[in-house]
Amino acid sequence: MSCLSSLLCILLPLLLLLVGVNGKEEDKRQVYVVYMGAVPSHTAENTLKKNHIQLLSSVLPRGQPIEKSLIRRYKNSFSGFAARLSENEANALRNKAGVISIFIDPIYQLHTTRSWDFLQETSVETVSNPATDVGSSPTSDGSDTIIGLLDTGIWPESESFRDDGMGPIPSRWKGACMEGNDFNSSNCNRKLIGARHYDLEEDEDSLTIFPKDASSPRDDHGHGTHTSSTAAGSPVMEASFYGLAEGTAKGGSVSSRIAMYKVCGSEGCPGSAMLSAFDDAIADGVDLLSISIGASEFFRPDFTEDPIAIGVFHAVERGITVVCSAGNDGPGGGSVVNAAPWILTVGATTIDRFFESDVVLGGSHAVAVKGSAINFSNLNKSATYPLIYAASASSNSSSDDAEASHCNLDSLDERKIKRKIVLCEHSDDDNSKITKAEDLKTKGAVGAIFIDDVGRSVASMYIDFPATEVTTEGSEQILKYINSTKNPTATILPTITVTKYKPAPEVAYFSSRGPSSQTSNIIKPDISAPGVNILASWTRNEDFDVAPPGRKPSHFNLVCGTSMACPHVAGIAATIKSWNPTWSPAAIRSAIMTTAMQSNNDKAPVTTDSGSVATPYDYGAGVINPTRVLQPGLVYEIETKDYLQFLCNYGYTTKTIKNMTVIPNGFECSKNSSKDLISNLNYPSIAISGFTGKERKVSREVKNVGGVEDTTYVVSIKSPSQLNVEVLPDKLQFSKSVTKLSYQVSFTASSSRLKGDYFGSITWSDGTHRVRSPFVVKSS
Ligand SMILES: *[C@@H]1O[C@H](CO)[C@@H](O)[C@H](O)[C@H]1NC(C)=O
Ligand SMILES: *[C@@H]1O[C@H](CO)[C@@H](O)[C@H](O)[C@H]1NC(C)=O
Ligand SMILES: *[C@@H]1O[C@H](CO)[C@@H](O)[C@H](O)[C@H]1NC(C)=O
Ligand SMILES: *[C@@H]1O[C@H](CO)[C@@H](O)[C@H](O)[C@H]1NC(C)=O
Ligand SMILES: *[C@@H]1O[C@H](CO)[C@@H](O)[C@H](O)[C@H]1NC(C)=O
Ligand SMILES: *[C@@H]1O[C@H](CO)[C@@H](O)[C@H](O)[C@H]1NC(C)=O
Ligand SMILES: CC(=O)N[C@H]1CO[C@H](CO)[C@@H](O)[C@@H]1O
Repeated sequence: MSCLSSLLCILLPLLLLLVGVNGKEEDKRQVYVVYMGAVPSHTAENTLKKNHIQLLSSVLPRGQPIEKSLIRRYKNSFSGFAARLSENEANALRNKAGVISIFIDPIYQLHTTRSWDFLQETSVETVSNPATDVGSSPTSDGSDTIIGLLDTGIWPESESFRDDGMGPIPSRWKGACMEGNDFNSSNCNRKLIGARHYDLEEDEDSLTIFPKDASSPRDDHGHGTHTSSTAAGSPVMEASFYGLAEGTAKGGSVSSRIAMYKVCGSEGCPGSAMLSAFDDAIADGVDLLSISIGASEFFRPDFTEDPIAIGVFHAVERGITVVCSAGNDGPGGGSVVNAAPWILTVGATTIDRFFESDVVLGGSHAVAVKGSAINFSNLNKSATYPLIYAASASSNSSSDDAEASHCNLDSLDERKIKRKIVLCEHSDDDNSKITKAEDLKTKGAVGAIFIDDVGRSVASMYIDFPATEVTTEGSEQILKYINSTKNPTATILPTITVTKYKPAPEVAYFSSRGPSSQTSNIIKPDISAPGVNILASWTRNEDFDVAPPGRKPSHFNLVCGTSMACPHVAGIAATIKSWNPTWSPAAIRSAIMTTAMQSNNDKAPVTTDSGSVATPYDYGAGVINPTRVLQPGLVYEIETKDYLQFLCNYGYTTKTIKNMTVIPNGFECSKNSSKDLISNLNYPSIAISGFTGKERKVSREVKNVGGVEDTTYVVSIKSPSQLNVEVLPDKLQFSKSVTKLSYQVSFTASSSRLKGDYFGSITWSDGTHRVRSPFVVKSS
């Protein structure tokens, strides 16, 4: 019997009960997460279970069986549960001893640029990612590093997950390879060492209503296969997407192991399931977690009501580095998510690869206009197709010429565009370019040219329709030609891969930007990494393949999103971890941030899509530098109690947060807790908000990890003219007995008229290492 039918068997009587017995009250029940912080020391699992059940039954109607309400329990790495509750019951629980927070189970989304329901809009990149290729393997044995991913599952047969030559699975690994639809223990190996899914609780008689595709670790979607192979895929020779981006595909840490926690179904990724995955992954023994999922920019849960913030807190407390995507809601400011200070938050950049699909104009011109797209064009190479500017093809029902020039739906006259190539404007609030292309194709056009400056560095996937994108500058040439002749013609050339493209990297337009809506006293995102047209393994589920007509599904796909940037950083963090097994998550993040690059392959500052110089709000400390990360020289450490003090400064009381972790002598917020003191967290970057011009001081402490005991670091400061920035002391002398040193930075205004954000940096150097921290001073 299939899982589905057994699920239905359990589900049906339950649904009948819910409706029949409890009537209307039950209809309003929703899934809530009850978060209770650390598992108290020396608590047996049975006692914890009893506590959860007692707590829950205290708010349920007398005589109602617990199993009807309880959905999941969190019991290994932190305490809590998810339950179906009415609003009144939830409110009653809110005030019970031991409950830190209770919130409605949120559904989070994947951070690919394609929306969940619109497949083609995704752009992906896979394997051979020159910008993050760490090169030769580390001297130490990286095979002991285990990367866990919370995602859509995994396609275990992909070549990226072969385990040729890998040693035995580390003995400390306590994870599982769960069975499910089309997935059994034979699907795991020495590369893919763990796979769990979260449709049914095995040990409880409770369940969630999950789509069928979630009842297996198998990835029917593609996203999880892509992120896993990007983080730690084995090398695959001659990987490509139908000949594009050809090369050896491999993950950031080819020797690391992979554990997949499938938390996403077709509706998205429920927070209650993600918390179960955190609960398991921490107990299973992962070293790192990579999470390319987040809330939308408009849903802004507080730290104790955000499943990702909660789960990552407990992972970091156990020494597990967690890397999360920043979101794809850019380029507007304040759009970054996953911004808790214990998370390593990753934005996306382009790489030096470009997918070029040019427009050739007819007549005596025969000029080519550079375009960018991934197309499956089979048009003739000569410019024999009639060309029309969409503004001249408006349907007569449409009075709005602007609509027509943008080729928005229902604005064009079919007869005027049939068998023609159509030139369309494009702006962000239009229908998507993919939607427009589909529409043009349906109406009989042979091709489309979109004028789009913003998305120029992100090649869209036009699966079986010849379409390309040109800049406004390029479009002028086309328009001039159209104006100058009676029967303009053109063609669109097939896509070619251009490598060593300049300038690169560039901040991707979709990458979410800082400052975080939660606090401007910490810079987010932290770092950026390749996330545009990334080639990596993909699902072979035929419902989700992106093959052009008549071709076999590709085992690889090109995808875009901070989703793709995140596992790049996870792979590099795994390499750092394998070289330095004792390093804390804060030290690993520090190494990644302080060694980042700020210039591109044109030896100029990294820019954004609009051509402006990138600021820390765009890309954090910069673009990850895979070679320098291994020699940071100094690192900024942060302990769990520092994060608790951050929460005090943020506004939480001791009462709320003291049970989040077990601290031997308890925890108290310091009396002077304040928002301004958030800037004092020992972060590898500095942010000050509400600056009036009067002196503000922050302190930092660095630890020497450079391998040489006697060494002196000297500071250099880059600051805008409106600020006076002073660092004291300006020299740090380390020795055998002095491995940690503090310094203070003071900021005062040098000009009386301050407005906006001022950016700069502080760099410590001993001649060999360069330890750079960006800063932002935000005037009130
Ligand atoms: C903290 O946890 C202990 C033990 O689990 C519990 O007795 C106590 O009520 C909790 N404190 C708060 C403030 O919830
Ligand atoms: C797993 O499934 C495959 C294919 O259905 C089968 O050949 C294999 O024996 C199964 N392995 C286990 C351990 O059940
Ligand atoms: C392409 O060009 C060739 C020769 O110029 C012609 O025979 C053929 O019909 C053209 N195909 C299309 C689709 O226009
Ligand atoms: C709309 O277009 C059709 C075909 O081009 C034409 O026959 C008709 O007269 C037009 N109607 C108006 C109101 O312009
Ligand atoms: C093309 O002609 C139209 C009007 O006929 C004019 O508005 C437009 O500016 C011209 N475009 C170019 C690029 O010459
Ligand atoms: C805040 O109080 C703590 C002690 O609770 C003290 O160590 C620290 O120096 C104080 N910080 C400031 C900025 O006053
Ligand atoms: C990605 C891709 O398949 N591009 C195709 C674009 O069209 C030309 C012409 O048919 C093909 O050769 C390319 O492979």
